[in-house]
Amino acid sequence: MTGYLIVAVIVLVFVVIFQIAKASEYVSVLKGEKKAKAQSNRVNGFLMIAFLILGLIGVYYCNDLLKGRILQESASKEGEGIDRLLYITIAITGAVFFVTQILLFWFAFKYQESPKRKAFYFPHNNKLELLWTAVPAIVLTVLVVMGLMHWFRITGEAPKDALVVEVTGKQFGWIFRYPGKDDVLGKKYFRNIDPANNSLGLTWEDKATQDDIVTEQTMYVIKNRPVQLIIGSRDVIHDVGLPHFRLKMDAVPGIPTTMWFTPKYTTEEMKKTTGNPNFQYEIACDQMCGNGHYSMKGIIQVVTAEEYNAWLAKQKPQYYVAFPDKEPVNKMQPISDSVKATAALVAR
Ligand SMILES: [Cu+2]
Repeated sequence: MTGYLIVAVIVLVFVVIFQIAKASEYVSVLKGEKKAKAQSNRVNGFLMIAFLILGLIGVYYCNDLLKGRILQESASKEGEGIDRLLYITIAITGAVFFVTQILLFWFAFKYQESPKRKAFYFPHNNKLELLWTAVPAIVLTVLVVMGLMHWFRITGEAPKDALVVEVTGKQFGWIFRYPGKDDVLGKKYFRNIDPANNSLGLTWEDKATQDDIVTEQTMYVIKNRPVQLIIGSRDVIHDVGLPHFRLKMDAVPGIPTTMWFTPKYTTEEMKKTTGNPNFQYEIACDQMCGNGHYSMKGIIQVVTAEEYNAWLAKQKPQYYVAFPDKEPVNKMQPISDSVKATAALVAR
């Protein structure tokens, strides 16, 4: 019943619109058709100009409103190249935007139908076709090549002194692994994954894993020292999005991806320059990865070399977390207890 009613209402609305259109047509005939057409052309011409002016004011207003609000300057040296590319792209496309939009609306106003003018028949021009195909093609090629050069740089080999951190995405969080004293990330195998004490599935038989340090949610890196991320995923595709450093890279299960960057400012320095005491460098997952996607926030703590070493000294290799009895300190425990007992005896 409701369905019929809706159909009836739609049909009636159409009938009403049709009748109004017909009535206005009769009115224009009575007025003199040509006059009505010329008048509506004029109204449309002025509307075009109004749209152009209001639109440009709107563009200026939005630009002014958002200036400096979205992000501060790049916090990584490599991000400066991205920013430069963005500004060049905006300058080129912006110039084209203003010229084409102004001409589009101005011409619609200026060259509206007039009894004093006859339209010029201009079907084709090879030179023009060539010009407006070749110029954008060359400009776009230059932009793409500049982008590619940058891409090859940040995904290519990292500087020799780079700190290496493995980043693994999971539903819904980030796991970080540092290679430990041997500077080698040991082997891992997904069947070894154990949520209790082996979240990455490290292969303990491989000696290189035994000093690897595993942390979650917060990654520590050093100011002015390049850091290479070796990125992977434990389940679905995630993405390491680093807006402050102007970088992002997919985290794909089974296919490691890499990128490197050099942080320019410590978190503390950023707190001062942004005037935000709660400032944090954020890792935002940039892939829709499931119902907890929104909560997949990681933190990058950029610190000085001394602070980093102090932090690192406090970290325990994951091997000892999984096997506390293997830890040298714990192995010593019975001896020190016996020493204490002997000392107590002697004291008596
Ligand atoms: Cu994710």
